[in-house]
Amino acid sequence: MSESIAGVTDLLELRNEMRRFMLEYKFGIDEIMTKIAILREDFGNKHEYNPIEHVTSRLKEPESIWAKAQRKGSPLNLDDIRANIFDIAGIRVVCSFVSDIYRVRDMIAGQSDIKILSERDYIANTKPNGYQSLHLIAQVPVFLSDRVTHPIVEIQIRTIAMDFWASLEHKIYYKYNKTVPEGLLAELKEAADTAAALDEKMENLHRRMRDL
Ligand code: 0O2
Repeated sequence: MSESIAGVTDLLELRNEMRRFMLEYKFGIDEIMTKIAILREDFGNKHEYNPIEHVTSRLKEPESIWAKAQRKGSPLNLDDIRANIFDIAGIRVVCSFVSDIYRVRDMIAGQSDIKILSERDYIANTKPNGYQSLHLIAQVPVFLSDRVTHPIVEIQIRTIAMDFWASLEHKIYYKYNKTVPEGLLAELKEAADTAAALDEKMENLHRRMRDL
């Protein structure tokens, strides 16, 4: 009987620990979402132009966190997961033009309390399947009631065209349970090339309009 009470207590403690763990990442998202909202409003006000189309965020589900930890060979405890999984908290910033992506990156990275741990430029180094996006792994301080924590947040910055492509590719990938037929992969790559060409064309038009 006392053994089962101890088991329930352990389970409750584990649940509380998990809740605190996830909450820290949620606060990380809240901090960076506020920063992006301020940048967006201030930039729009000063330049009568807005580099950010829209922003979304998501917290990875605990099941997806465990699955990713297993895939990466990380031990399944919260400290190791914290040290090995960088996209528990995710923010996606969608911009109109490719130049806006780097402008937004510079405005985020230039903030003294944000630490950029790494950057992956899948625009300069497009993935073989055609995926394009700029990924920042950022750390931000969060002031809790009794301590300061520094959750890691993955920020993906991409254009509307890149976002359109990535969400379709993601859906297809899961629809086919990660084994997409060759023909479809080739068409997806072709669509990614078309999206990249459209981005380039739109950027040129935008530049010419600005120069007028
Ligand atoms: P979800 O469902 O979006 O959360 P790493 O462990 O850092 O070496 P990781 O985490 O794969 O490897 O890093 P990477 O390459 O920066 O990718 C992180 C996220 O970018 C992915 O998260 C996707 O959201 C997105 N991404 C990367 N490559 C592709 C791609 O080829 N197609 C699409 N549609 N999205 C991509 P998750 O956890 O895979 O998925």
